[in-house]
Amino acid sequence: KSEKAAYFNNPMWPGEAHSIKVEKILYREKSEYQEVLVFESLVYGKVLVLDGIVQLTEKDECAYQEMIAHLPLCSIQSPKTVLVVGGGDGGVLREVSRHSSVEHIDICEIDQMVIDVSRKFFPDLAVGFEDSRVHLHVGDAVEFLKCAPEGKYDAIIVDSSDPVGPAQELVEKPFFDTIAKALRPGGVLCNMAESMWLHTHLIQDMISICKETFKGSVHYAWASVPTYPSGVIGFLLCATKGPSVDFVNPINPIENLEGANEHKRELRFYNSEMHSAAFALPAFLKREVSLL
Ligand code: AAT
Repeated sequence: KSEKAAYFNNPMWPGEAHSIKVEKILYREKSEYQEVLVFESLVYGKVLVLDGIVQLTEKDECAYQEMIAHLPLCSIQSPKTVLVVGGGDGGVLREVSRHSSVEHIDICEIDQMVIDVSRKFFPDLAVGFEDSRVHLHVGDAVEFLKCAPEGKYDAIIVDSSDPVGPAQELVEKPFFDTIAKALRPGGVLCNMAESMWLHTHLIQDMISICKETFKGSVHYAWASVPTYPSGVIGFLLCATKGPSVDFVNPINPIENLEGANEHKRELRFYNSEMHSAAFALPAFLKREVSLL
């Protein structure tokens, strides 16, 4: 009975739960920061779970990783310097490296165990680490960004876990201030922004903070990811003051990028139509969050 109660007790989605059939547990260990679990599922391939929350499955990771990387990178001309926060599985790196204009990719992941586990069980994602443009920093992104040189990055992608545990500070104003500082004028942020069905208030809070920090250019996009709670995930896109950024109509379309489709593997989810469509918001969300 108490196990059942705990099952419905996640503070991010109280009163509901989502099941994926476990075929075999492949790895289960406590790291310094969280419980890391990998299992083989019946339908979704291998699944990575941190502290009981699904982070990715082999079947649908393409939707999240492709969107979180290409929404920002296709919105600016010739991105060169990119920072990935979190993302220790390497999937976002794999996507960023499709962009041949990119010269330098920093990644700051807090948990070495996530990186090691991905190298062992998710080679199609960990392949992202093999690109020579990638520079790995293992540590807390809050500290990393405090020390980042001003104006260094064209784009910052925050691929972080939910704000319970090590990612708590990643939704607070001081963190967004350091991000804005680390971006060049007209640089872009794409931040994982939860589910519009479950977290309207959290989304509203993040939008308010970002509107203050980024002085205006703040947009919300979303995509379908069946194994995330409620089956969707959102992205907050912000630009610093400077050359204006039109997030909705990609200026740097993936279809025109040489080699973007031959690189490692074909895109499965993202294209320019999906990019623009992702910014269309349901009526209730438009009412409840103030994007204007
Ligand atoms: N690409 C897979 C999706 C993720 S992984 C999120 C990563 O963020 C984890 O590897 C976690 O260790 C890392 N992380 C958490 N806090 C920090 C921090 N403070 N600094 C650096 N890295 C951190 C996200 C899935 C989203 C799920 C939505 N429900």
